[in-house]
Amino acid sequence: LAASLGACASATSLPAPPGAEPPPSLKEAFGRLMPFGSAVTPEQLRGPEAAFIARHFNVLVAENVMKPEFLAPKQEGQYEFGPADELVNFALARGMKVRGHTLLWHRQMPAWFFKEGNAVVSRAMLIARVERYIADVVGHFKGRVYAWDVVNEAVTVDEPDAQADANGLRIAEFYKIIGPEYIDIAFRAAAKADPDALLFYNDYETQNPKKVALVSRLVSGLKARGVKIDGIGHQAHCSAGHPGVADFERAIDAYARLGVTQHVTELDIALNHNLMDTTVTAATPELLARQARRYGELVSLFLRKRAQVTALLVWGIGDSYTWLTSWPVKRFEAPLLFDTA
Ligand code: 9MR
Repeated sequence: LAASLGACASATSLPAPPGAEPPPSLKEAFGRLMPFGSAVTPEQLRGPEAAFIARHFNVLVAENVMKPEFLAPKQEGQYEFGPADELVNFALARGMKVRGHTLLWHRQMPAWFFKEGNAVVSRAMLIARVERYIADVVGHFKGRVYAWDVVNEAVTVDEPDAQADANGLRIAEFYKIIGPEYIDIAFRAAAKADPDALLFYNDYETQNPKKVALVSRLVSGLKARGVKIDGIGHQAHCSAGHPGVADFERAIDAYARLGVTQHVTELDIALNHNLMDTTVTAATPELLARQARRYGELVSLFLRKRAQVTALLVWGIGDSYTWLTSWPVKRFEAPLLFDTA
């Protein structure tokens, strides 16, 4: 089955050309073994891709519309739940689960969040805002979103543009204004708003040994302080040669010892070697075959570890919808399971 997921990475068009054999339903093949999902946009659910999405996935996550800048773009307490509700209703009507992404992140926060008049918001006011935002949002989706990325990308290692404290915690607005306690505050607020939702810490490069140590420290600290955290999300933005499967395996084993579950939340496998690499300008059969093998080996690992890894989501339904063609540079990419239509 991992091999068939790998095969999809090179073989299948979205949607299938007229007359062609439709690809096997991935949710019937792979999704029986673990919830299998994709990031989607509400527009995709209104158009011709809706049937494709319902056929292949049994978990959905919003690529953007459940982030704070979309849910509360203008001011505190004023929400725009329409597009996110549409996505959640689409999923639930078809027996799919929904992951919520993301409550707190250093990106995609609306400007009002950190302001009080023209000044920087006070610590007390920001804590109150975090608590209110999470109570309102998690409360709104209570019983409908089964797992939340409560805090995203709070740990950073070896990034020239990021500052970190001695525990590797990113020094961005929440940290600067509240201090490291913002993470506890967020998880406690989420647990209060929906005691049944699974609460995740989500990050990239979660297999990097330095990050494994720091994320483990963060999670064990939360647990020691009695804060509910249920899982670690591996974004799993991969490339041709990175990360090594052995590192990933060691990381999964290390996190398992913390007594949390794990989701692969944003899997994609770039053809270029890193985010700045623009060498690849076309999806040659060789590159696609190598990518398919990479999908095969990574997904085989996740399946082997399925006592620990309890959901797998890709970051987009097909190559026409990938962040990797526009960020941080414009370039060619084809990192997903299905080709550009
Ligand atoms: O795919 C998302 C893209 O459309 C947005 O422009 C971008 C904004 O920062 O966020 C992308 O999704 C990110 C996700 O929320 C968190 N992990 C990294 C993802 C890719 O950048």
